[in-house]
Amino acid sequence: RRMMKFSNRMESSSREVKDLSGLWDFRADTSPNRHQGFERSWFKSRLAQTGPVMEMPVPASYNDITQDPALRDFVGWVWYEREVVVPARWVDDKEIRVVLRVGSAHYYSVVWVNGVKVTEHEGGHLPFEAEIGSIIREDPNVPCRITIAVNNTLNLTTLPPGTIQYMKDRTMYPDGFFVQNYQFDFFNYAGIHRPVLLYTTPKAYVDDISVVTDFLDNTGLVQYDISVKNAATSSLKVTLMDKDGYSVASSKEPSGLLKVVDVHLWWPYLMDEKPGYLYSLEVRQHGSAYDDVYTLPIGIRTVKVTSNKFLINNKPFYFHGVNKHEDSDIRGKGFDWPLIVKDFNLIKWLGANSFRTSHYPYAEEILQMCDRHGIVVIDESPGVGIKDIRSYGNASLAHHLDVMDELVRRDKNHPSVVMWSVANEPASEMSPAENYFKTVIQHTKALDPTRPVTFVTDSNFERDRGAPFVDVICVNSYFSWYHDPGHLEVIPIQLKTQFENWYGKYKKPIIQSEYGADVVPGLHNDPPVMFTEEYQKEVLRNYHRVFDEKRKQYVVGELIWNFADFMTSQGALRVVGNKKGIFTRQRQPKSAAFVLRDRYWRLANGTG
Ligand code: BDP
Repeated sequence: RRMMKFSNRMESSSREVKDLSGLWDFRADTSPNRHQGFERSWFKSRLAQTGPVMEMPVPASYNDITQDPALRDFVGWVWYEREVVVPARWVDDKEIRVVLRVGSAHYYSVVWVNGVKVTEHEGGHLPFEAEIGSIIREDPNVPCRITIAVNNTLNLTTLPPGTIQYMKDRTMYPDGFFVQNYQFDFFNYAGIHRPVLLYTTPKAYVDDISVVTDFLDNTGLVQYDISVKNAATSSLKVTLMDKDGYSVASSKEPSGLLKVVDVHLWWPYLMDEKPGYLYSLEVRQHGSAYDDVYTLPIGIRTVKVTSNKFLINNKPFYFHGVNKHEDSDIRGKGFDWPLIVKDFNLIKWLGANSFRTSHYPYAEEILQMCDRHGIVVIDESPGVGIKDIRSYGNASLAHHLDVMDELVRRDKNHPSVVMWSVANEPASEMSPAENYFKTVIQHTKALDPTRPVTFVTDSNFERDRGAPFVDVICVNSYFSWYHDPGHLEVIPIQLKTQFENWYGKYKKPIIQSEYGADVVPGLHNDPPVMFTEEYQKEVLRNYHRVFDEKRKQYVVGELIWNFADFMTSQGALRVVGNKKGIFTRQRQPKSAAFVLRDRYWRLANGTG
């Protein structure tokens, strides 16, 4: 039996999917307190009946879609609405569960169906869902009207955090003037960023599967655990199939250990001729009316960390990769297949074997591609811009733990994900950081004991209070850029000192998790000066010489900042966004891309 290659996670022979991508009605709540929509219950009738609406594409950020500067920089609630024709079969058959799923919406969402609130969700980068069967069955003759209000306001308890600052001096600022501040370096794009789906399952359904893999000589070991909901008794058939659809192991138990003889391990890109080998775990729950079938792709591999190595399948793995963003022209952070496939082709062209999901969880579809292509992922939470840690109350930490719960639950089964990063460049030298990072890291390890956990630091090795709790030290540094600008000659000495300090203190493997330089594409100057293509190349070459010395010892990876130019908030240091990409925002190479490509292929071929 041949397996479907691009099976949507929601879709199977027992589950149907209706994709609600397309044009939705849209209105920003521009009332002074941004709360008119709730006061006047805009969810109760068609949005078009309570005021003007415009057409807004979903998925997409709304910011760059119109010519209105006020919408680009809007802070507050925006309202989306769409009517959906639901297949009569879904409505008539009470044995079917109908679920509304939002891939992600930034930042806080409230969802109504036919005026009835079905869920709310905090967090801009992870999915949420609600069962809506009973609502659409109330009156089968009315179309199903979905209303989603989304608020992008960031405060000290959101992740990422931010603050709202009111400017009250009427001689300086207009009435009601305020700004949204945040201390992370990418534009706070907002809206419904990933696909909205309706999908069905039978009443008794497979709710969750956890898989942990290992191997012993030639035998693959798949430890699984299945949770089923609404079933009087669990009546399961579990079949593990190879890439060609042949059954290699099976069971009837909700949890157990499957053994795979002559296992084909999941290997990273460039480490094997067939990287990203995936088995399929087909789970069938027998139901009174319908069976539920769910198929989970599985890669059999192990991850281990020693004092100076990162091991995948017990072989040393060296990360030569990139940091990315979900970011492009017009659509902002909106999910976009052409962009995603182009980025994968560029990653492979570069000879990169890995990336970090800086600085938030990326779309699941991207991780599924990494699984298939063998691209290794450091999966980062939205814990970016945690600078005011002294002003945090318990709610901030509690929310960070909740986000880790959601993230691990979503991504735990991806073989491509080899490490969790709980944060990027927090104020980890401040005293509250010790308890904060100890708690978040221990919590993450309890959720998933099989993967190393880190956070990315830019603080001083002596003062950092989170580093004692990580498995791998991830350091960002911008020598000859933010420090000693223009002085390329400081890189070798400062970078060596950086590595020796961190390794000397902690005896843990180190990844250079960011380094780079801005380039306005097409600017040239030789001898190199900042912002030219020549300067970016020289920064890279200087870093690379030190990496080559230290990777023989304990440096286990290098991730360039950044894969591509991306939008930021406006500021005196940013020329229409951050320009540290080795590709432009339109994904065309700058000169440095060729330097990196040359290096990565040499590293891959062992000739570096
Ligand atoms: C680092 C941040 C990253 C920034 C980068 C930069 O981790 O998000 O974009 O510096 O300034 O501090 O280019």
